[in-house]
Amino acid sequence: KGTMADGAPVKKADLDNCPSVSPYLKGQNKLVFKPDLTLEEVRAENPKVLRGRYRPEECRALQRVAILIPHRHREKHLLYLLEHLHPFLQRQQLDYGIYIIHQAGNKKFNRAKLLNVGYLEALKDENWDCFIFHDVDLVPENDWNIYRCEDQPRHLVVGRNSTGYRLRYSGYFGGVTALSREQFFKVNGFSNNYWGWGGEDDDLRLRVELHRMKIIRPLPEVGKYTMIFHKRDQGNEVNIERMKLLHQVSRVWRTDGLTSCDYKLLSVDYNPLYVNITVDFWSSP
Ligand code: UD2
Ligand code: MN
Repeated sequence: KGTMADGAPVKKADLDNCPSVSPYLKGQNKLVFKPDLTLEEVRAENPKVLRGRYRPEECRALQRVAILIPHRHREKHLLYLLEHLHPFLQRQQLDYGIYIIHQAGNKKFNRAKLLNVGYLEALKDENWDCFIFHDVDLVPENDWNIYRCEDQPRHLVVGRNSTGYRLRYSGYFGGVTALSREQFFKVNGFSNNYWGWGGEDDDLRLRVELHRMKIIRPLPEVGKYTMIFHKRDQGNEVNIERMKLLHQVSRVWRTDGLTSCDYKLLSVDYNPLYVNITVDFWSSP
């Protein structure tokens, strides 16, 4: 295994496609968050991950998937997410890369704009087929929740521990979503104008609906997450403009999004378990 009959190493092109259902799935998993966990331990548990990237050795993955995580001052959450997500994605036999998009400074947080940056920057590494837009504090409980894109945009968080595992409201599109490269491009990505908490996820839903796409979800017993407890962050206060912005989507989506996402790229660091992209934004109200 791993070599041809003549001893030559197996080239990627020689591998068969991975099966549509991975043989390594375990289903619902009891999550444990060790208080004293360190990055070194997580690294030791994931020796096959290099620069945030992993490919199955035994087969050719069906999609290349970039996981984009907006981040600031949530180091512990990031550690727990990395600890759980790497083995979870490997059990799914995915060809994946994890990107953390870190907002420098103390200005108002802009989750949506960070995710636009992640999409634009990750495409400089690889022509990813699929993008997973992922909150840092949401840990998937069931590995049947496959991190893959389909012919319609997907919302992967049907429910979480703190809301009794029920969908918060019909149309809810927050937390973790999966859009193909083309789907996200078509809607011009997220709006760049949501500073602080709220609204940006509903804005993306409206963009998707304007393009006559339909949001699909896994079964409730599969789309289950644990949200690690937190309070509202400083610098991410409720955005009181959000209702006004939501009324403008059909008018502004063409000019507000990937096509107008300006940012100061401060650094791109290839760490063993993730790529860290640090950016600063010029203005926030
Ligand atoms: C909900 C949504 C989230 C987003 C948000 C409104 C769920 C499960 N999630 O999350 O997707 O729509 O409402 O904006 O419904 N972050 C940082 N540092 C900060 C602030 C935010 O890293 O200082 C990141 C982090 O990845 C976090 C995410 O932004 O998970 C969303 O912020 P939140 O967790 O404070 O908001 P929450 O839980 O209400
Ligand atoms: Mn949260």
